[in-house]
Amino acid sequence: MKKAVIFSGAGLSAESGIPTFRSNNGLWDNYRIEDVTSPEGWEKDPALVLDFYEQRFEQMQNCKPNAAHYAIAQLQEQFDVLCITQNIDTLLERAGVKNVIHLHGRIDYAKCECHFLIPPQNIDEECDYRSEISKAIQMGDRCPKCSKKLRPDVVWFGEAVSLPKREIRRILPEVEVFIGVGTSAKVYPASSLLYYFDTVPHRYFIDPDPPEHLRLRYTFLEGTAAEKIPELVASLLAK
Ligand code: BV8
Repeated sequence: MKKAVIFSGAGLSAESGIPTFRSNNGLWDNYRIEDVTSPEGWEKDPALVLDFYEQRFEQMQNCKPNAAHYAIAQLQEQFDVLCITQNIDTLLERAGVKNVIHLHGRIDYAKCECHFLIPPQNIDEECDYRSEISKAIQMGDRCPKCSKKLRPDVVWFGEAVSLPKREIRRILPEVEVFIGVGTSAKVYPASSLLYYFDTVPHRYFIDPDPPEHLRLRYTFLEGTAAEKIPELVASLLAK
């Protein structure tokens, strides 16, 4: 089966009602990044961080996949689709997409804070607790293994991101289509993945305001995800 890789950012979920990070109604307008998406912010005021994630948890659970998410699911009829997303919502999975890698974690998982304390604690005291959650983490929610605080299972600024480089190298020769959608490509190392697919024959980038520095690498389809992804998928399935 032909392979397709789709790399997405917050713009993919914008038309589901989830604000992006850097547009004018962006999430960051109400908070300082360093206060709510960094280990230092967690150490300083975990309640503020949990408020921030509780708002996003409610928002994401009450939103629905949009036409772009469903079109990506439909692409699976003829393509082996791998979605690599920076988003922590699960709208792709809820639309029926099977193979999704969340580079920055997921809103519906919690993990123990013990890996990430500053300063790091004694390595053999760390536990690896992580669990799916059906409601937002509250202050006082404790790890059942080591009784430290629970935190969102997301990657904060200054925390390591594991890139699926081995997976990409393995499938790359068979990838016929690469689609970048809805990202300002400002966050590293996630956005470095946009440079891994130069050998792919058909490369598209969908965004109403695409990052200038990527123009040479992609066929730009200027517009929103919910407009352009269904059109592109229809043309790919018609081939
Ligand atoms: C690390 C958490 C090291 C989860 C996020 C200076 C220069 C370069 C890099 C750095 C630097 N200083 C520090 C760094 C590194 C830093 C970084 O990149 N900073 C940036 C801000 C400069 N990166 C890190 O810290 C990373 N870790 O480097 O660790 C290390 C190594 C080893 C050991 C220990 C440590 C960790 C980065 C992860 C941070 N976590 N999120 C959460 O709460 O969500 S990042 C956050 O930004 C989100 O995950 C989001 O996905 C991501 C990227 O943003 P976008 O998705 O692109 O969203 P944005 O709003 O920017 O853009 C939206 C786009 O959509 C726009 O283009 C818009 O036009 C478009 N759009 C709008 N509407 C639509 C649309 N498109 C289509 N349709 C629409 N309707």
